[in-house]
Amino acid sequence: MDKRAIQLIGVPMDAGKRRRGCLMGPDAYRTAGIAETFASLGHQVRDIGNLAPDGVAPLPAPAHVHAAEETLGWTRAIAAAAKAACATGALPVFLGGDHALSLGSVSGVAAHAARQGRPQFLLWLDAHADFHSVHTTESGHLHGTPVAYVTGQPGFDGFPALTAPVAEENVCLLGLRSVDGPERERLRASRIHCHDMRAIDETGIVPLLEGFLDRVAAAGGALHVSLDVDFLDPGIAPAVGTTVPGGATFREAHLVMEMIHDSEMITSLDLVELNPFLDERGRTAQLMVDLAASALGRQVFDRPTRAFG
Ligand code: NNH
Ligand code: MN
Ligand code: MN
Ligand code: MN
Repeated sequence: MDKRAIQLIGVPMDAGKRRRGCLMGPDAYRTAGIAETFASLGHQVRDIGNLAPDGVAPLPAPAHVHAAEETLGWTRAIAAAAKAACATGALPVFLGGDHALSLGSVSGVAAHAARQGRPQFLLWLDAHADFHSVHTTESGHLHGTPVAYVTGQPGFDGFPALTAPVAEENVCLLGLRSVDGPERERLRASRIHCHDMRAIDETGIVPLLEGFLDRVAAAGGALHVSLDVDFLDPGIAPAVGTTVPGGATFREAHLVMEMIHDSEMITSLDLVELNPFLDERGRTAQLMVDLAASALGRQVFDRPTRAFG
C-alpha cells in the first residue's frame, strides 16, 4: 500500500447508548500504541487529539431516545473534522467512542467524496444492522441508527441535512447476527447488501467481500470501513457492551482487513464500540489496533496488489 498521511481523530463519545465506558476508547487505542504501529508501517501519523460535541438547541425526539441533543452535537463536530481531515488528503481514523460517531464520520467523508465526484462506499462490519431512525429505534440508543441516516432514510428531523447520501447499493453489511424485526423488513426493502454469519459459514468471507470490493473498484469509489467491536466473536473481543455469540474469528477478521489493504481502496476508518471498562488486560484494544494495522499494510509476506473490479 502507498504510504499515507493518517489523521487520528479521538471521539470520546458515550451518547449513543446508556451503558457507559466507550468514552475511554481513544485513550485505550493510544495506550495500545496505535500511532506507533501505523508509523512502523511507514505511514505519516498525526494525532489531532479528542473532539468535543458542538452545543445545540433542543431536538424533538421521542421521550425514550437517549441523549439526542448530545448525539446531534457530536454529529456536527465529527462531520466537520472528517471533512477537514479529507481536505488535507489524509486518511482519517476515528477512534471511538460508540457507533453513533458514524453519523458524523460517514456523512462527513461522503460529502468530501461527492465534492471529488467519487461515489462513496461503506463496509459495515457489525453484528447489528444499525438501520433504525430516531423514530423507529426501540431501545432509544442512537448507536443503532447510522446506516439509516447516512443512506438518507427518513426520521432524522433536526439532524444536518445530508449533502451526499450514500447510495444503498454501495453499502455492505457483513457479520450480521442480531437484527430487529422492523429493521429486517426495511433492510429487505432496501438495496443494501447484507451478509449474515450464516453466509460467512457457508461460503467463507472471501467471496462476499470480493464481490463488494469489485464494485468499489469498478466505480472508482471512496471506501469507508466501519469496524464495530461486536463484529468479532466475544471470545476474542470481550470489551463491548453488546456481545453477541457467533461472531467473526480472529483469522476471518484479519483476512477482511488484509483484503481491504490489498485492494488499496480504503479512504477512511472507524474503530467503534470499544468499552475499555469491560476489557481484559487490554486484549480487545490491542486486537482492534492489530486489525487496523492489517488494513493499513501489516502482513507476514508481501503479496501483489490484488486487482479488484
Ligand atoms: N438494534 C439494536 C438497537 O437498536 C442494537 C444496536 N446495538 C449495537 N449496534 N451495538 O451495533 O438498540
Ligand atoms: Mn454498530
Ligand atoms: Mn454492533
Ligand atoms: Mn452482496
